[in-house]
Amino acid sequence: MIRVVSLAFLTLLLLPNLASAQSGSPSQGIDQISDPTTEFVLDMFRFEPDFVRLPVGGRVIFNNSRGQHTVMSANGLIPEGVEKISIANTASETRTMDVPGLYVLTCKVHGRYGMVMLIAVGDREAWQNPPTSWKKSLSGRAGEKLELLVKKLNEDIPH
Ligand SMILES: [Cu+2]
Repeated sequence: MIRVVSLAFLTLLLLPNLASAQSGSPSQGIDQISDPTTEFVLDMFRFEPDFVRLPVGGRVIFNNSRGQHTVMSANGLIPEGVEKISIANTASETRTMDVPGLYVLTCKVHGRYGMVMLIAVGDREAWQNPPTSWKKSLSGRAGEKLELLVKKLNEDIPH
């Protein structure tokens, strides 16, 4: 009995430290791709992957923000209070996602061709901005793409 209690205590003590340790937090690389030969028009310019889920404190490594490719957070489509994301002319830049919520990112140049991605940070219950409360929408192909991403989000409910 004592052993069980102390184990539980140790686990409580250690887990938060492990979760916040930089080396232990999960990370996801995201590439930016131009692929004029693709048959699906929304894939011609794309983030890969275009949908990512991470725990709070997880890291995103944005690769290949080169040439015309950039990473820009979409106005009104990131958690409130989060500083906007704007990455350009950078081979690789890492962001730590400390605020739970949904982040819509686009490429400044190719967003209108549907170069849009979605990052979901934290548990579903902790998201502060489910799509229904998003303050803005995207139009044209960017809007079409975001609809597809929201579908992926809805299919990704942990069981
Ligand atoms: Cu681009």
